[in-house]
Amino acid sequence: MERTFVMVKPDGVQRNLVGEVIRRFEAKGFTLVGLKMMKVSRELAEQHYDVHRERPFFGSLVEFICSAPVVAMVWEGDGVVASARKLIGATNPLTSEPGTIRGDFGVSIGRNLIHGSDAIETAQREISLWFAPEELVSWEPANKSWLYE
Ligand code: DAT
Ligand code: MG
Repeated sequence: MERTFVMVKPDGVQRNLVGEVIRRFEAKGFTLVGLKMMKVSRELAEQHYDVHRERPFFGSLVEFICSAPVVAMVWEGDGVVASARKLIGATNPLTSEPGTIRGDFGVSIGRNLIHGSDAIETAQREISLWFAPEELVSWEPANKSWLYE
């Protein structure tokens, strides 16, 4: 089944939104298969945001991600990559729809609370960048037959 990488960024952790994020993904019907809190190394942050290396905000973005702990997660479910992006909302929280995590809790693009992989291939890359295989737990939720036809 499909998996995606989600990270509560330092601002989300500091604003006590870890539980809210997990609650929303759980309530939606996705399955948590990986979870850890960590201080991010500069090397990992730079690798994670490698596609943005040439952008003017790259330096401050990397600095921000390394500034305080994050909570990294892997979520599983049918169509979870695209659906997680919808739950998270558009990049700029000022214009993200209300009802999304960024739309409900943020006001600025450099403090947008949460990351979610933008495509299936990106998700695979990010999961293997952030998690060792043995850190991921495959399990069958007992309510699966009530979530899927
Ligand atoms: P997303 O996180 O929605 O996938 P992205 O991949 O375009 O967005 O950018 C990665 C992060 O970089 C984003 O979450 C916040 C930061 N960022 C993007 N555009 C920015 C900008 N114009 N100014 C400051 N930070 C920006
Ligand atoms: Mg992105």
